[in-house]
Amino acid sequence: MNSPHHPQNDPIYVTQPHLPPLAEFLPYLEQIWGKKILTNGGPFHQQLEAALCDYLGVKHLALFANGTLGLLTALQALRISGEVITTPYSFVATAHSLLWNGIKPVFVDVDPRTLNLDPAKIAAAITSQTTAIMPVHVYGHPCDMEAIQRVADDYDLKVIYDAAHAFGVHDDIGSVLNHGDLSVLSFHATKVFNTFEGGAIVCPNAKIKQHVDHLKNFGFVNEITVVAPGINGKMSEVNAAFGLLQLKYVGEALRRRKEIDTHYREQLADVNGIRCLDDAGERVANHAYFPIFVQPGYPLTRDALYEELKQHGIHARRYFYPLVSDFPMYCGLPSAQRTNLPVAADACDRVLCLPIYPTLQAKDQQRVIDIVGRR
Ligand code: T4K
Repeated sequence: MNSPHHPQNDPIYVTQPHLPPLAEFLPYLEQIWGKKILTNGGPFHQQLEAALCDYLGVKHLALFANGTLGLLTALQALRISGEVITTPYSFVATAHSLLWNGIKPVFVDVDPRTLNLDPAKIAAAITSQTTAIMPVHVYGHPCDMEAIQRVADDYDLKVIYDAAHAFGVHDDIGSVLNHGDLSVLSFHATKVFNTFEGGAIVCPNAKIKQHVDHLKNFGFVNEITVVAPGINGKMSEVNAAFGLLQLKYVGEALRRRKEIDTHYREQLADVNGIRCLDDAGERVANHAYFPIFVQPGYPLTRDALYEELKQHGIHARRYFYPLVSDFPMYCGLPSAQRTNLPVAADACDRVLCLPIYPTLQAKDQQRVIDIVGRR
């Protein structure tokens, strides 16, 4: 038996955060120690907002302590209420942000090609209470944003994109983050670009950005004026400084992700019963996740493959199983019934996300391929 310390046994997780050399972070910390500005929109916070606008190709962006606070605040900023149409095929934070705002989520099924909200099914779910649509660019693959906007325009609805997975993704026009009324990013440790914890709201104009900035700072406009019941959503200087350093490495990290993605596709192409999720026509992808479908014809079920990988120390993940709509706080809703969500229900029983991250070693990727390919 291999010893637990033999590299062959080292666990491989679905992701591992990208970390720059520690020594390069120390000068940033020295500056923070020198100035003693730790938070409340300090210099690194301002620099990171500007640097991210530049890198992402967006005009205005407000940093947050995490993506979930960004979602909560985006809904507040647009005064969304009543019912919001969303996808069941996501991380729970998407729908939770609605419940925290006293909004009723209405689940609509996803497109089998992209696993994103199916625009053709939105209209049937709209009622007199509907005020907005909250789609997710799941795995970083863009939604059909034109079709979603058409429905939104027809019914006078706002669109808030949960773009937690979509850092750096471009369509033919530019950043996908410029679509809809607002887009919300996550910079969590598990994301393509991380600030340990973090997030941002991408805003279309300076006025909305200013309103969002007030909301994330308790509603303060100045020392004695509070204009809204805001929250504390601010990103700290340590996180912002770390983000500035991370930005220097993100290009390299994305290139490495692309290589890993390409290699999986080549190696798994002929495996009977395994299908890789195609991209959704994006011009620049971010390869945030590597989802495969375990289909009829494969000798194991998805869950059996998940267990087998685990036995070999490979911790693939069933993102997004269970469906958000199956969790207890949602499952009683009429829209949460699986008969309403057949495509999402099928995907959640078949999809497995394989490890993908910049420092994944070739030999470790081979371990994954050998097991999935049953060699
Ligand atoms: N909307 C969507 C569509 C989202 O996917 C998310 C977050 C949000 C909104 C909310 O954004 P944030 O508020 O989180 O900024 C993870 C993340 O915690 C979560 O951020 C993410 N989505 C979700 C898809 O994945 P878990 O429960 O899978 O995390 P965990 O701790 O099991 O981590 C997965 C693997 O990553 C671990 O097995 C090992 C590795 N890892 C993780 C952490 C935290 C590390 O190596 N180091 C680490 O520090 O939820």
